Amino acid sequence: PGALMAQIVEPTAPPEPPAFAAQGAPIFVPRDAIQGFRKLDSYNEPDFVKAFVEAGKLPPVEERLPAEPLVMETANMPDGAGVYGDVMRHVIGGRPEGWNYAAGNSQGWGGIDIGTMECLTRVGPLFQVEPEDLAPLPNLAKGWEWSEDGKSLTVHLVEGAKWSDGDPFDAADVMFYWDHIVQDPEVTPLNGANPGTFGEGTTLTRVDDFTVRFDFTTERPEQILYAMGYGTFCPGPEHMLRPAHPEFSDNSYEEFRNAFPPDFLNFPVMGAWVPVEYRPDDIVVMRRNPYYWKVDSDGNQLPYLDEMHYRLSTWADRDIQAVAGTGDFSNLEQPANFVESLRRAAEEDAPAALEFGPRIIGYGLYPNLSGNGWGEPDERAQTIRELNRNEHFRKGIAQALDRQRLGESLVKGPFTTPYAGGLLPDTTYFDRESTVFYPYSLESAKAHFAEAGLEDTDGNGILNLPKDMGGSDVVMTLMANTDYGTDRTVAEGVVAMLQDAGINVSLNLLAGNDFDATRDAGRYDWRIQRTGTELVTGVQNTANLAPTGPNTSQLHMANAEGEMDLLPFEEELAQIVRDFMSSNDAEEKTELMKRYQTVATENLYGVGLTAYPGALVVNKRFANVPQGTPIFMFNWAEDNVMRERLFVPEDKQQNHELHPETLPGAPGEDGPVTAG
Ligand code: BQZ
Repeated sequence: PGALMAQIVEPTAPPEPPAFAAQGAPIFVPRDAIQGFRKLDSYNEPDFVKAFVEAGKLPPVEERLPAEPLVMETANMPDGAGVYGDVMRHVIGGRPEGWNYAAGNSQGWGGIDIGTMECLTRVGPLFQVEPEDLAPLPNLAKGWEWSEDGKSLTVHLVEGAKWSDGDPFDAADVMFYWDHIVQDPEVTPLNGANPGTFGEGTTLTRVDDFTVRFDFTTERPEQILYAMGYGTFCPGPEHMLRPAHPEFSDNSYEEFRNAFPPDFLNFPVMGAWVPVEYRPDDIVVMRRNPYYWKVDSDGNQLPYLDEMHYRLSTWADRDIQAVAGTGDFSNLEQPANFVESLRRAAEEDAPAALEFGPRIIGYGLYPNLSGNGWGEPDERAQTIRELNRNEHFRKGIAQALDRQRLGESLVKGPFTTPYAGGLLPDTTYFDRESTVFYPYSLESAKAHFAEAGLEDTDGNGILNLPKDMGGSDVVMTLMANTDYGTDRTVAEGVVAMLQDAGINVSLNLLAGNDFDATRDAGRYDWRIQRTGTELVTGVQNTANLAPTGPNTSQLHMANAEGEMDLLPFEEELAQIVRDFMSSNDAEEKTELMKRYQTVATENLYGVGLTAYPGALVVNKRFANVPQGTPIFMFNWAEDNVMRERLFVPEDKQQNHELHPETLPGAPGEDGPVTAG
């Protein structure tokens, strides 16, 4: 081992990223400049909706709105109060499994769930909130107060808001989500909320129809306000979900999950648009929610846009169509499209505006760290798990990867930078000095593999397992998501580089929904994945940063018996994250995140690969797009831009509406209906 150790190349700080200036800076404001709750003298709505009221098909607008609606201040809107009409034509690469988000159905992503869903707090627009006032925005929770001892938080719900079918929204919806979704181990909502998300031991109690109370085991865990946001506290309609839940019906959990398939139209939502049409592999169409509970400060009921389209295509096509003007919106996040998109956007007649932001997209290579039988591995897979739990094996993998070259395989130029893992560079809690980077060195990789007991004993170029592990070639699988060309390119690069280091890797390419399900079931050796919001903000989905509970970490969950087998460094990470979640001291939080970064990157709790910026592409006919909107920060750009405030000035409106003058019909019945 002495001679081998001599070949080991020691870790360093990560390389400095190449300079790449974000194009627009947000205009920072306090939260109450964006929105508030108050009664206005009068309210307005589109003329065609008035026709429904006149025909007796809809109560008057002031009866549909809460006594004190959420008011979006026109003073904060870049172009002021909007006009009604037009459509936002989204293109998405995901496919809807159904409308039961609460039971884990994906709606196809790309903003489709964000547009139908409202959460207790709102985090997307925080990119433009000044640092001194940075905290989640009130939303379905219009306010909250801490008890004197900080052990409870009383939450006041908006009063008199209604689901899109007119059913009242109240504490019953919130409590159903808590009691029968979050607390039910058989149910996992999309985005994975579970008891650990809210801090171990946290309880929620109904106080009255519009008040609920959280009780905590620690003092003033302000983290809870983020957990109350997207995508962990966005309650579904209790009046629809309860009758389908296994506790209250003959349904199995699988039947519950699939009780509201994509062709179940007009599923009640609190969001601004309601699904009224679904054509498989073609389109989902949404119409405005006549009960939407937000208005602008001139009294106009929101949203301004009457319709939303989600073309069911590919993510790459989203970029192409947005840049060409046949689509309206894209998060330009796949580097293969960067150069061409920039070129087109620079032309004078370009239909879409394009703005790059900070480096908030990362790709990582993640080991399955559970040796406890999670996902029921066969003998081969169990052997890989045991290797994954060996730090030398992980270090060998990290040093076998030339991350510079991997980034350049995606796009040349100043975009990509080698990523060490942990928090992404260009983010608040990132600290370069606390980050441990294992540089590329095949020789060092081999030395680490030898330390892990792997040697090419049969001379076929592939390392063999130690005798006591069977002695065969190391064969591992790498799972990647085929919905994105980027994921595939990164995965193929990793396979080739590991092959050079003597590890035989076979790709397991899965479509997005299957990828997510297979990952959450623990049926993988290693996977490639784009980083989530927790590695950008630290304060969103924080519990996922480590195995803080039996099912918070996608790298390590409990087995069927509920047992964990955490490595010492995972225990340490989990404790750091728990301390962070229960701390309310800015300085302490910063220090804890530095420590997190060191422990996570030193121990390769995921091998970082590459990080790069993304650009927001929006068709130029839309007004009110906030300057400097990042495609991803506290949430995706679909929430960050506040779509309910976007509008198209009359002279720029186009005829894209597929169902003009209509509103959603009754839940489960025919799609859009007319007033006549
Ligand atoms: C953005 C986003 C909005 C999910 C999804 C998708 C899923 C993941 C992630 C992104 C898509 C777009 O991301 O790529 O630009 O529009 O939808 O929800 O990757 O497979 O599970 O976390 O948000």
